[in-house]
Amino acid sequence: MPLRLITAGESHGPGLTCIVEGMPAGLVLDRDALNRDLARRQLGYGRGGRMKIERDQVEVTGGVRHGRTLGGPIALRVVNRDYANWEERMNPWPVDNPPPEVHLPRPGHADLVGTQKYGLSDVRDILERASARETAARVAGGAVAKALLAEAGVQIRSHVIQIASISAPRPAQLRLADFDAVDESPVRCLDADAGAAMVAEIDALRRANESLGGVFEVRAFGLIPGLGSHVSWEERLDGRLGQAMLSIQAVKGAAVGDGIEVAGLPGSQAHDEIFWDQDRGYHRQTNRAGGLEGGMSTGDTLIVRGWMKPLPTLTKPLRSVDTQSHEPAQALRERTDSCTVPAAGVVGEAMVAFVLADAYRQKLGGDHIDDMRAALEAYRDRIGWLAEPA
Ligand code: EPS
Repeated sequence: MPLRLITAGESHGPGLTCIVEGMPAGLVLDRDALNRDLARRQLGYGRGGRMKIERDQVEVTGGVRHGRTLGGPIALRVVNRDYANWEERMNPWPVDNPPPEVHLPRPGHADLVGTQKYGLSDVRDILERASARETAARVAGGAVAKALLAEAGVQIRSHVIQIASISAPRPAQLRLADFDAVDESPVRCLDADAGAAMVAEIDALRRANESLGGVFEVRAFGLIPGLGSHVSWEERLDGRLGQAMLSIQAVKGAAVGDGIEVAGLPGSQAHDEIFWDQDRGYHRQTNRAGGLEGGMSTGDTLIVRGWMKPLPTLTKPLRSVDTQSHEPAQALRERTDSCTVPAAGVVGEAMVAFVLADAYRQKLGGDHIDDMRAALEAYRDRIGWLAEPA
């Protein structure tokens, strides 16, 4: 069964739900690890007032007993503490004093097209679901995917490499241990000087009523070769990762490895030459391909980047149109963050974890986690894969 991840919920509604279907039975889940990822998603310099209200925690309402998965759909719930302040406006049931409708769509958000498409006149009916608050549910589901991947010896990390005009130097090689302190940086950047410059950039642009975008990178360590497939377009792992990354709110670009940059290089500088020796078996000395060839994992570290646009809610709103009167008007001014690139890295981890966990499920099957472990061992033996798990 393919792995499925479904979320439900609105930003200021009672809460968010994530259902993960297709996990094997017997997988041990660690409540603290799930909550840790939710807390990491709340981090990052440049966030607004909402993160001071929320203390995101996972409540498991199905599919898990005494810390182990049962093989059925896993249901996770994250409560919106802010709902207490929005109960009139976001109540699932009719209220005595309905709030006035919002008719001022924000350029760059789902507001206008959403109301056209769904035949709804209140922009709030669209923006509440379009909000990136939904990513809290994805991160909860992604933490379950990470638990499965950990059983397969895979670890996922992320860091920020650009915020607005400030870029961090890109190190040629990064090991798992290099990420140990990444969450201690206020912008989740591995380079201290660039991190400080990013903080200053956020301060400067925030003062100018601007929002900021940037670039984050996700790495997966310890993969086996042969996840995904070259045989069908929909099985190509790069395509699946691209879809997952581009589905994150405000992400406009995604690339694997050196990505779009290799388009300008001669072929001799764009690929990773193949070597073999007794101790390591097949290996490469470079990883320009970011761990994928022909839509399949090579066994090298998977490297995926995501490009995020500046958030479309601005404290000095852009020009828009009142959807009732059709008169020019300023876009809705909602409370917002100035920069969520550090948080987007954590969301990127969740999406990459989901795609990889799905690929492991497709490749190895199994109703119980022990079946998957046995299939993994058999496969490693068959291809003579010698690399240590992460
Ligand atoms: C978010 C919660 C939201 C926003 C942000 C992400 O909370 P609120 O709308 O109450 O301030 O801070 O959403 C957006 C940036 C957006 O454009 O929708 C969260 O939990 O991550």
